[in-house]
This record gives sequence, structure tokens and C-alpha cells, in this order.
Amino acid sequence: MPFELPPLPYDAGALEPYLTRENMELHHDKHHQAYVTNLNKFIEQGKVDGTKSLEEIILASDGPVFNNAAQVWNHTFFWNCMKPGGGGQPLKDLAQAIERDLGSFERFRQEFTDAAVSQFGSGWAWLVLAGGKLQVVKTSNADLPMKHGQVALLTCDVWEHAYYPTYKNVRPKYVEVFLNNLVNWGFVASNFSKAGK
Ligand code: MN3
Repeated sequence: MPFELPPLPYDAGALEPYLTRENMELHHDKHHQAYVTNLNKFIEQGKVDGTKSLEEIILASDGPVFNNAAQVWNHTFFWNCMKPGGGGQPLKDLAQAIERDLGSFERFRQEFTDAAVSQFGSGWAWLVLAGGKLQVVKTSNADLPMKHGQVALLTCDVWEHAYYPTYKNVRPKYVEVFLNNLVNWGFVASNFSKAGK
């Protein structure tokens, strides 16, 4: 069964001025679509069992199959990590867990920013649940927390295609705006509560 590109959970222009419509259309309609198309080609070619779930394929594969399957998952997750009018601070349980495990919300911001800005080349910055504790991690290319036994709660795509159309080479500004204006803390909190805390 072929995989399909899920629609963005908001209009492509809804995150303006923080991410332009052009930026979002390119990222979703071209890049995310390409990963879906590639994964479906591997299924057609018999290199992947198309009856498996995306998660099963990610956990069982490596090389090009893993790269494309993981990027399908990463992008769908990433779109949901943002919303128009996002940013601000997490509420209640999640805010307490951030204080407990990372020291303070400010410390979280600093760690997440450092991870996102210092990731050399393409990759992702994440807030994850690892062994029952919140942790900030970064991954290269398509790599993702589930491959390391961690549960993803929040991510920021730091591949150049994610921010170049809006921010050119200024990745730190993109990361700052992501945290200040885009993060969908409701989605992060729902991931946290689903993970059983
Ligand atoms: Mn991307």
C-alpha cells in the first residue's frame, strides 16, 4: 500500500511572516513529497514490504530506505510541531518536567538552540523522552529518536531547505523564531502525555 503525503495541518501561508508561503510550499510540496515518492518506489521495486507501517519500516531498515522512510516521518511530525500563533511557554505537567529534568525553561531554550545551531550540516534538533527523562538531542540527516529507543516530543528541521528561502544562511535567527513564534506546545504536551511521562 503506497504512502501518501499528508496535507499540512494549516495553510502553507499560515506561518507567515516567520516562514514564508514559498518556503513552506517548497518544503512540503517538493521535499516531503520527494521522500514519499522515493519510499513508494522502493515498495514498487520490492525493496520494502509495503504492508508494514512507516514505523516498522524505519526500525527495520537502513541506507536509502531508512533515509526516505525516516524523512517522511520526520516531516509529518515537524509540521505538527508548529502552528500559527505558536511559541510561548509549555503549560503544567510538561513545564514541570522541563524544570525537573533540564533545570528551567530558559535552560531548555539554550540547550535546544545550541543543538539546532551546532548541528553540522543537515539534521534535526529534538526534545525527547529517554529513559523517563526529558533530554535535548540532535541527529544527522534523516536519523531520528525512535531509532535510539527515545520518544520524540518536539523537533526543529535544520536542513538548509527548511529555512533558506526565509532566512538564507542565518540559521540562529530561524531557530529563535521557531521557539518564540512557531512551537505548538499543545502538540508537544500531547506527545508527552501519550508517552506516559
Ligand atoms: Mn526538511
